[in-house]
Amino acid sequence: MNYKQKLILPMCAAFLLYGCNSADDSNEADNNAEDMTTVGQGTDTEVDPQVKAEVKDVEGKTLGTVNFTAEENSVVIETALEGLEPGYHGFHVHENAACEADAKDGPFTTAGGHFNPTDETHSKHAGDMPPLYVKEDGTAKYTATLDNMTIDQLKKEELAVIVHANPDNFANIPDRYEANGEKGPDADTLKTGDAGDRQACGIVVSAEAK
Ligand SMILES: [Cu+2]
Repeated sequence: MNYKQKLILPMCAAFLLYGCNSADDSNEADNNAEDMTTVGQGTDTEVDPQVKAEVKDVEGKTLGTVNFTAEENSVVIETALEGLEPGYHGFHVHENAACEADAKDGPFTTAGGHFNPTDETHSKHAGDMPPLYVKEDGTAKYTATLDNMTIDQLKKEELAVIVHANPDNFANIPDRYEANGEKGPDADTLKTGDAGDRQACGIVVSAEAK
């Protein structure tokens, strides 16, 4: 073995070693990415969701599952839904565990108002979540990290997740808008964000429940 060969051999060995490690790293990253995208379908996740809601439309068809997981002092909400109309939809946790599609006041009105134990206006409700964006193909993939609600509340209170027909304005109506002699948001807007009818509903249950 000449001098050059002696030098090259360990270099090759080192390259192979690091080559292997970096390949492992990228595989791991791929697996994690896969876990994130499949979480809504209830397949393996790194952290098991502690609370979930199976969301159904007015015909009783399952659109997907919303998973809630505690992470540090927050709740991570992950979902993959399908069969919705494209665009933004108001998306909230509501105060009653009741999803009646044929309720007399309209579909899923039995779920009541937003989960709001501290009697705040909309945008500060414990049940407020960022709106759900539905793509042209009717699917929505969504992750949000919130600290306005807790896993304990989601477990102990009897609640439901609602997908609304319209976008949510979070009661953000500037005072330059005036209707019926009232400037800015009226009482209904302050309560609901004008997200409109309820298109889908899911009762919040412990994730161990089948
Ligand atoms: Cu709502």
